[in-house]
Amino acid sequence: MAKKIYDSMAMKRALTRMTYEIIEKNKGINNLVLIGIKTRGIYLAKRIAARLKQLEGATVPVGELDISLYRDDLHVAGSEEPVVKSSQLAFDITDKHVILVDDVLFTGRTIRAALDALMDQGRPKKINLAVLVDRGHRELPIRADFVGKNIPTSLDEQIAVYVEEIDGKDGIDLKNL
Ligand code: 3GP
Ligand code: 5GP
Ligand code: MG
Repeated sequence: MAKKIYDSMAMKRALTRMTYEIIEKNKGINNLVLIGIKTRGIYLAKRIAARLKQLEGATVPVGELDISLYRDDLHVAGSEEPVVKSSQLAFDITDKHVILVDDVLFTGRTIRAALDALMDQGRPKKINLAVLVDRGHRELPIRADFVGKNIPTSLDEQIAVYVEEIDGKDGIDLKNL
């Protein structure tokens, strides 16, 4: 059973609002870089970069991080932690204002791994986190600065995030496992 949370228009509006919030909080987009977390976070980061371009007329670099989850079961946090597979950042993040972008924030362990990887690559001036969905169940003291939608979930529910580039459509569904 899937329950539609956002259709493509609602998802577009959420990303547009997040983009305005980024501009407002950052007082412009100087020094900003976006880093998307595989797979859908990368496309969301690119969407935000495209809106920043429309609104502010400047190009913000978009990087990618690939973080693997070594878990037996995606829905029960296992003993193993998410690790960064390889670092594909094509630019130096030293002194940059980095905004990490992911589709769903859950336990926070993916973001912790991403922060580790970023710190290994330089000393960013500031790191913020933008997620399309915060589904709760944090296991670490990590929170997002920019949130598309808070969707309280139970552990036997799952959020499906669809992006046109991979899924042929945009949207967010809530599913029962
Ligand atoms: P993504 O790479 O686009 O983020 O983790 C691999 C994929 O599995 C993710 O796609 C994510 O959308 C999907 N997924 C669905 N439910 C879960 C979950 O509970 N945990 C993790 N890690 N991934 C999930
Ligand atoms: P965390 O490390 O915070 O537990 O999980 C975050 C990562 O797991 C995100 O990159 C996301 O892709 C994935 N994830 C966790 N729960 C869900 C979910 O319900 N739906 C989707 N689509 N991804 C999830
Ligand atoms: Mg993800």
